[in-house]
Amino acid sequence: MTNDTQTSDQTDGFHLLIDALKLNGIENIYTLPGIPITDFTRKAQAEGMRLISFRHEQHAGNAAAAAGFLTQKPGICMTVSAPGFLNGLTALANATTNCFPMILISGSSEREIVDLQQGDYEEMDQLAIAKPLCKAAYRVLHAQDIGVGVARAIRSALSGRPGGVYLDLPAKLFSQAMDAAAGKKSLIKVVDPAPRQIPGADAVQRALDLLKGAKRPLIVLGKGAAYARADAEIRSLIEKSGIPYLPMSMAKGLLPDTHGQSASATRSYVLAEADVVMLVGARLNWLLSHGKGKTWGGVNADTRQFIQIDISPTEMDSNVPIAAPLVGDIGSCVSALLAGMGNNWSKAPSDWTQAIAERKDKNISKMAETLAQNPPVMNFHSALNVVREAVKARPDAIVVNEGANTLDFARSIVDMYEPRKRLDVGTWGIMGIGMGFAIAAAVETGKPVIAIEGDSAFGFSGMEVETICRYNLPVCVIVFNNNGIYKGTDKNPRGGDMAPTQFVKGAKYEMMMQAFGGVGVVANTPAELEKALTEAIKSGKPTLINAIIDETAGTESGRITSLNPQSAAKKK
Ligand code: FYN
Ligand code: ADP
Ligand code: MG
Repeated sequence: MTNDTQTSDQTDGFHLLIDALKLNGIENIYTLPGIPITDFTRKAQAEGMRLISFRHEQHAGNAAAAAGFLTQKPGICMTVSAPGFLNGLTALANATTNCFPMILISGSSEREIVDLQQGDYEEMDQLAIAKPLCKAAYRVLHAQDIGVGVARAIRSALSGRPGGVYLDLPAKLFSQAMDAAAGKKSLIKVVDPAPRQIPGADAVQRALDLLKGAKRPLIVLGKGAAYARADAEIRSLIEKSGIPYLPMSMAKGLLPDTHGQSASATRSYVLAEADVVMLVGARLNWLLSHGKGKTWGGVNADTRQFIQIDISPTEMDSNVPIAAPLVGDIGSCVSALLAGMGNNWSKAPSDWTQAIAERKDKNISKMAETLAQNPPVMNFHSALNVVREAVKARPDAIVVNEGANTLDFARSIVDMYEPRKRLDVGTWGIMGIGMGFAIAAAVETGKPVIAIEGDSAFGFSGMEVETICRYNLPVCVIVFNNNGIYKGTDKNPRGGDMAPTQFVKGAKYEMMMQAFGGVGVVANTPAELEKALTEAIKSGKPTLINAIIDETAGTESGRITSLNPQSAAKKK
């Protein structure tokens, strides 16, 4: 440890924090410097950590969250007090909602002044505000407790159901000095931060009994399954059982989307018709229609039974009864199921798998026909067909995806081939994750990143193209530019201002990347898009492709139109 401000037998809060993070294998910090963390960011860089400095804290926070999902280590976001902290909080809450491990470390103002509300610089009781929005929140007041604070934060983020943790560090802490040897001793290297959780033998047997009796079984894989890194076990379970499976959006690629047992292309049919459904790291929330209603309303509506594998025991019965809860980590649970299945397990009934295959083939052929069309004005399909081919050629590339139509079409058109290569709007369906996720994906993996962005979605984090250029990251942003939210044709019935869903027509998004030294290209046709995307992936240069999409293409809220109040009221 070098120690620039202290004598060699002294250390301080700055260095204790750096050493505590490094001791636990944390190398990257996503941040935005300012009072009181500027000096910390400089010292951390001087000590060999990688500091990725953003233009807005929300994107630094989103980057930390994505880093957590991709690496199984908590991603670190570091913010300044009050406003910077609040900007990072959206990302912390979103990470917690998505079950991604991250730690938001924020500098804060002085306790004595904050607690008496005497009006400090950026005064705010940050710990109290963070608490309800994350898994755990801690404050460290003394340099000798930094090691414990970091260890507790790491354990809280990673163990059980992963999530976001807040760590509050008042400004004074950073310069607190202490004896270097005692400081070193105070640090903790966290042993086994995400302990395996072995399921009970009776719970495993209950699940196997249900599966064995199923006539129309279905497995749903969620992003928890992708996070768990039990890729080989999950593949064995699917293949050994012969059960059709449905990947939730971020579980795409856990097995290649082209796998014979994928039921993605006939989603509505399998959800409605399945009699036994096994959820693996997927919650029965709105994305699965809460396990009830029309989506699940086929012949087995009243008798359908659920098996749920999840690390969180309280997830069970959250929406509908779970007949066979299997609580434990996915790797252990799936291994136990495989062991229990033995060598003579009969595969899923063929009348069921055939019925699925027929419907699936029909839908895939229909999709192929649509994708083969080349309409005079580029639309979502003709543009996404290009991305689909690019990902097929580079299955190791990471796809980031947000928007409404741009999200929904890309999810079904762009096949994924490898686990944890798709990052998107997640459980909240949140806009603004784009550039933060893309930057973390590039920093953490070094792989090419393709960010498929609606023009509206891109606006939330667009300024971070400067960050992409500054760190020279291999990110290609494709803006699906249809001049507006959902589409570009809304009108204000009274004239005057534009409609609230409309943007400047013909916006030159490509110039945003050019402004910072990156490559900016306009693509009016699939051929132009293909050329630009191929070049971007080959060169690894920061690139933004302004893909001009038919402004009449797109529907209100994509495929979730029914959630808009007016449509929801009509349905009732
Ligand atoms: C899917 N499909 C396909 C294929 N893949 N057909 C042919 N080939 C391929 N490869 C079919 C599939 O069977 C469905 O048809 C349809 O395409 C859509 O598939 P998807 O996208 O899997 O299903 P759906 O119904 O849209 O999924 C529900 C959902 C999803 C809620 C899980 O919409 C989702 O993740 N939404 C997130 C939305 C969001 O967050 N938006 C941001 C806010 S936008 P059928 O089987 O006929 O149904 C704010 O306005
Ligand atoms: P999706 O949106 O893809 O359906 P969700 O985010 O709803 O997925 O569900 C993820 C689930 O995975 C959460 O309930 C979480 O508790 C669970 N989970 C996360 N990691 C693990 C793990 N290692 N083992 C078991 N369950 C996990
Ligand atoms: Mg748009």
